[in-house]
Amino acid sequence: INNGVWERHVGVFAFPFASHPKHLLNLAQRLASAAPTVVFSFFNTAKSNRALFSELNCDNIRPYDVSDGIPKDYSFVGKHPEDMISLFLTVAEEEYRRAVKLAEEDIGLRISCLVGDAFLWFSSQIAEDMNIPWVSYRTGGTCSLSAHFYTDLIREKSAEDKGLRGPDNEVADLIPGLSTIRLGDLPVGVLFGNLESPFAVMLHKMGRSLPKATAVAINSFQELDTELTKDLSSKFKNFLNVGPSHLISKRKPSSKIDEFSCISWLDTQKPRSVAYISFGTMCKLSPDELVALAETLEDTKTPFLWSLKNDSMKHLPDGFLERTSANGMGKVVAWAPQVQVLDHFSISVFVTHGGWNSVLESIGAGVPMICRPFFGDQQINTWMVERVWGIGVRIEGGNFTKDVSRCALEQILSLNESSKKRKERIEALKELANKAVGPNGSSTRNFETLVDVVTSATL
Ligand code: U2F
Repeated sequence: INNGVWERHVGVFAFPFASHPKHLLNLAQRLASAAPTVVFSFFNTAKSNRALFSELNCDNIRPYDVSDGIPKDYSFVGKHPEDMISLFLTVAEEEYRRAVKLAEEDIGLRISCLVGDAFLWFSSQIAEDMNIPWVSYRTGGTCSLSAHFYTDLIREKSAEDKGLRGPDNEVADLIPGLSTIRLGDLPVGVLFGNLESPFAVMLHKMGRSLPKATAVAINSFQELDTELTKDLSSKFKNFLNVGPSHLISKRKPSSKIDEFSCISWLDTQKPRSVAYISFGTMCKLSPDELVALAETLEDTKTPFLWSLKNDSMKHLPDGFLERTSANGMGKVVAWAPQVQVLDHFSISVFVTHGGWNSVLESIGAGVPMICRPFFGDQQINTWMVERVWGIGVRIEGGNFTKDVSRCALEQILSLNESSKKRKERIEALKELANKAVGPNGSSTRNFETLVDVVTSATL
């Protein structure tokens, strides 16, 4: 206990959507426990702060609220999550600047370093105006970060070469360190989609801002993407892979309760038999896809644990929940303790949207994946899973039908040579991931550098 006399004050800017704030807070917690004489102000929207801090009791992390930019009486009907992001971005920079002043007055100490979600490119300008270092933290993967960093180059190359325009073209050496990429798998907004949308512009600005950062930290481990890491290390001042973060926090006892008793249900299942299904915090299957996947699970008698949002449950086939729970074949829950679930001996495959944290958590547990990407970086993550690391498959044609679901399950669950190879490769990556966060591992050493950058900044 510091008695409130802090040596330094660090500002942490969260991007208040999907699982981003949770992962920023996780980084803040790691930093706060490595530097107990430093106080961290955590800037985030009120709603997200309330959810995160109801479970957290950490003396040297203080929540400060910023506005979400949603006007009073705003109608949410028919709105997309991207609309919320656009509203937030219209007020964000001003809001963080305001809240920083408030936190400095409140704590009685000037902020000496800013750590921000990489999406919040304007943190670079705020830090420059305050004359302090800025650390950009990427919650996604190195592959998509690189695509955003090279967006201008990719667009220039595609403008010059007509062959670089079709989404199905697989192009060599487009991104340094990535031998090939299917153009349609570049993150949305790099080459395809609405390049002028606030979200695409944000990502483009993120890519351009990174070389200005004193450090770019990322929730990954360098052994996963050796060549991409080598390239970005020559472009950024301190490119620091400090993850997988869940393997570090997992070592501490978790207070989070398994509300729906997923683990005790998994305990009753056979080893490597259960498909775990989750599409992250934002993505939802269409009713047709949901039915196709559910029917395939029943037809193929594949045991499953499905994390499904409450508002999607009504689209499940009639009697599906009753039948599959009565015969012990399946369990549908509104939320699962994913990291613990993936680590369970009974899990055979992860059916995922390819969100970065899900991919990393699957690698950390050695569980092969079936990917059904929706948007953003999920396509490029899927490309890496299937084509670069060889640890999973992408579903045919982009959507679940009964045939497509059956074929994907067969590919992963059969005992043939390619399935065995996939399992071997993901086991090898699991070992590397655990080594990276172990004593003297690459991520452990990188994290020490990060702590130095964040805490030794002088005013
Ligand atoms: C956005 O992705 P999401 O937040 O939707 O998905 P993930 O990055 O895979 O993170 C989901 C997290 O939520 C946890 C799970 C992950 O840490 O363990 N979780 C859980 O514990 N229980 C559940 O029942 C369901 C989820 C975006 F959409 C992606 O494209 C990006 O890659 C990602 C990172 O920037 O953010």
